[in-house]
Amino acid sequence: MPAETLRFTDTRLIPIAEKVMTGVRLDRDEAMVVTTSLDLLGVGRLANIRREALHGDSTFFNINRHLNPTNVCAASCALCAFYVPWGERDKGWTWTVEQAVEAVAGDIDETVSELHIVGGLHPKLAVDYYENLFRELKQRFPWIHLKALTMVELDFLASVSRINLGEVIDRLAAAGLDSCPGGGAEIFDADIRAQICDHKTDGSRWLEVTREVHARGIKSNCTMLYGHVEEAHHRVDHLLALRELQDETGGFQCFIPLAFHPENTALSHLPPTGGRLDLQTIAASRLILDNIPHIKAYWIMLGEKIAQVALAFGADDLDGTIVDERITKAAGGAAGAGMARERLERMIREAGRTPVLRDTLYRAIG
Ligand code: V47
Repeated sequence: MPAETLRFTDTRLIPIAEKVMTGVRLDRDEAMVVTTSLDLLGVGRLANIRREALHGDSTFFNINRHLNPTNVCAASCALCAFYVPWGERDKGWTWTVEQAVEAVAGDIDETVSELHIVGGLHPKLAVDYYENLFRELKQRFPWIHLKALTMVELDFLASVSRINLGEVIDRLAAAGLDSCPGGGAEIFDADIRAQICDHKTDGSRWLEVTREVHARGIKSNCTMLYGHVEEAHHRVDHLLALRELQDETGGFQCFIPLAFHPENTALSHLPPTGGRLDLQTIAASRLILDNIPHIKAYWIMLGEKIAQVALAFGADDLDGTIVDERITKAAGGAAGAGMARERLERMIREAGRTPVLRDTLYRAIG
């Protein structure tokens, strides 16, 4: 399809369309254009071309469960409604290994392929706690993929346990860690981080920890939290940093743009994101991140309706059935709990796509 037949209202998209159709990488200026252009449908069409070139109509989803062993956290991030500070720890929860296993056990059968495990930065939970947890989970549910611990948690575990990061990763991998989720990346820019997540792993360290994880052959995801105090150029620089690291390691499987939910956070004066920013962030991400295979429309944060439309704006993955999600729920997320497999499939079919049940490594199941 020649680029000029796409009829953009923003003519800056015409040379970008040529690049998208010939698989040429967008530069920073072009990344800014797709991030800020008022021609939302034009950007969306381009992202859809790229998405269909990569995955056709396939839309991935998985059957998973979330497990948050503790919400006690040393970091007190302004963006977060989930944590309880160390000084008020009796108001939160910190499960023993047995309690954590029991929290999910009743809801796991052989159809559940993934456990997504993240939690607060608990000053007393060292690496041996997570080793025991992973071993116990693997013993009880040997078929389950453990996608656990963000780069921020791994970094914190190394300092709490007083051992080097490489050893932390090796010990956890030996205990059953299969891959890592993409949280904690937020926005890498230091000034923005100072406002939304001061006192936690900084942007360059997040990338460095990822490098160490990928060097061990462990895959991970990556995220970007948008719709708070950042501007378009912060988002673009964040995406370019992820793209650069992916060129080096190839270890990212999927990128997840996370829509900021202000309720019950220290930033509750900010408005929630609108559908336009949600869809344009998905589309721009698909176009800029030419080397990351999958873009996830995380329905828990986007809401079901925007997540469904995002499947025409560059997203090819909806994540999963989830059941007990606490991070977005604490911040007023309307999407709340879980979704039956049938409903996810219906959502995908209604969008004109083909549902593909996947495992965490994006292999089709069945
Ligand atoms: O790291 C915290 C974000 C992340 C809020 O890798 C908030 O497959 C919005 O990373 N409003 C956790 N977002 C979620 C996450 C994730 C989710 C699903 C799949 C995967 C994956 C990763 O949620 C945190 C932070 O960036 N977050 N508070 C909030 N108020």
